Amino acid sequence: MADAAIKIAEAPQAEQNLTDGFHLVIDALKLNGVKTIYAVPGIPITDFLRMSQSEGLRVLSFRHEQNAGYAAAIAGFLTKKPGICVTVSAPGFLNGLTALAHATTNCYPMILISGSSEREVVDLQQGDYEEMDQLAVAKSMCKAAYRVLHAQDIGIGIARAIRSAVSGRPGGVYLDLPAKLFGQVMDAEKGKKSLVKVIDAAPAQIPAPDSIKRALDVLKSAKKPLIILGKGAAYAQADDAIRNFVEKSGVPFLPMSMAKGLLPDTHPQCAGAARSTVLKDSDVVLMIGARLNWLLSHGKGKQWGEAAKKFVQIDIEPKEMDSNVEIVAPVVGDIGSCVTAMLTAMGNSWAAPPADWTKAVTSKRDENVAKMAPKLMNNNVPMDYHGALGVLRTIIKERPETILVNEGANTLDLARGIIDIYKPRKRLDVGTWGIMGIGMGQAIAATVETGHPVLAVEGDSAFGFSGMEVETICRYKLPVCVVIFNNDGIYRGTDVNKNGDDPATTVFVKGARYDKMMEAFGGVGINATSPDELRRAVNEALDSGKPTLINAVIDPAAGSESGRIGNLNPQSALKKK
Ligand code: ADP
Ligand code: TPW
Ligand code: MG
Repeated sequence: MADAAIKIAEAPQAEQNLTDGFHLVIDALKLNGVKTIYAVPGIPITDFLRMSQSEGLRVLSFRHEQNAGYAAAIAGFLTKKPGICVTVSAPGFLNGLTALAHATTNCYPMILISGSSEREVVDLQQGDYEEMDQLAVAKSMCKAAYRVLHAQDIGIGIARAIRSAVSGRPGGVYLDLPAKLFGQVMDAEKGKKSLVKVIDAAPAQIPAPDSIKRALDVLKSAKKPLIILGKGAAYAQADDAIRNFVEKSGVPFLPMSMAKGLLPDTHPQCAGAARSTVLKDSDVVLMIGARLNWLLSHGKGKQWGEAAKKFVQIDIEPKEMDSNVEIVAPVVGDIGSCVTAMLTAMGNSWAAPPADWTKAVTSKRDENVAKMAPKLMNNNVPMDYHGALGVLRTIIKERPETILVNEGANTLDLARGIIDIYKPRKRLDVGTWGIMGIGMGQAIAATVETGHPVLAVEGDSAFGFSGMEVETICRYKLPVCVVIFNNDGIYRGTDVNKNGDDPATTVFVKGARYDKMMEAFGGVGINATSPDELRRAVNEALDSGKPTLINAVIDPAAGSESGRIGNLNPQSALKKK
């Protein structure tokens, strides 16, 4: 088939309009609504990216494929369309693979497209430039993996990749495009006809009516009900239905970190600040687009208390049910359809949960909020986490459109609890793996995809994983303000190695000035040593929209080991004190 296509090119038909693999891939992406590509150029995709740009696609050229991949992954989360990352072969592909696996783990739709060597050479292991059997490697890291060998199959290949990424539970898809494919030529008209516009890529999945009734019966029987909203609920973009359902039910809700803002954290039913109480004391828990994984202690153990609990779960993935504990009322379908069906079936006389429960939750929440308030107003120098985060909390309250990107350990755990979010999909973070390095990729894609400014709150270690992309932020003049919580290290900056001259493994250069990195590329760099300086600098950055990096000097002794999850650290019985 490929030979036939190539022969057409060789035939002396000057009149014939031709197309090639490059243009077919670009046309197929455009036909399916793709507007942006996140990439790093090189053989064999340099010309592909140039042509994509000249054909009207926006190409964001990164400094490292992993960051381009994280950008594509979060673009998928934000838009419900697959984010596209394009890389060179072997090493570029491998650099992108972490992001592909991360997308799959987090249920974000993404397509990693990598150029590759020819099958003939790879399969005989003859040592091509950047040779690797990429398809075989990718398969275990993603939802689906495909290779296209012939120009006339490009349309189908891209259609399959798109459907696989967004239908059902979303995830990462790998698409392998060997170098020779790009140069294959075929008749332009036939080429055009070979392209596929994917119709209804993620069809609604309507829940069974009896599953809705079962779920509502369990919820109705509850004395102490709780709703947990996960990032699947944020992804679903069924914001009004979710809000109406939660409000009509009167049930306290707990948002997982990226579901914050679906309803504002300041909503009267929000139990965010009473987390331990509601997990421990609730008797019925309705999960909407959240999994009972490690982030929820697998639905069992001390955190969940002694009282018997019933779990109800709404999810698009049937296999998710009973993954950790029994789900007494599984509701399988897409969240928009499920929540809408629940709303309808509730009728007009739904009784609110017992007042002693909702009052107990509210008073616990108010008590915790009041306890925290003075800490957030402290003006300590050097700053502690609370003083610095108190400032950022007020700024997000005043500028709720801003997208917050957040990674680190203490910087993550404390910011998650302290900074209230007011609108859906305004908080992006390390996700299911607690992965460091998502920061700059997410910041770039968040503003590119939505047009809103970004505030990236970064631990100094976390930032280091993607820090070189500040050049990308400056090059594309993006409205991103990066605040580095610089405590001289991982968790704390105070560790000392008592057995030699090398520094301890968790500490960095003391008093480092990350703000200078931004200045190197023409952005604004500020060193902030007090909450007042921090407030001024962030407001200025968000007003101006100029790429800005603020080095926020944090007391090196302020943090704790592993932030809030120190209990997951294995301990040696032989550990010397
Ligand atoms: P969190 O980390 O916030 O708890 P998870 O990533 O663990 O959230 O869970 C998200 C869940 O949402 C996954 O089980 C996924 O299958 C589900 N999901 C994603 N999109 C949809 C959708 N449109 N409808 C229903 N469920 C969805
Ligand atoms: C890809 C392990 C978890 S948190 C963290 C590391 C290295 C950095 C914490 O320090 P930071 O924050 O960012 O300065 P703070 O405020 O506590 O000082 N590699 C990957 N992912 C993870 N999670 C790690 C390592 C880790
Ligand atoms: Mg740190």
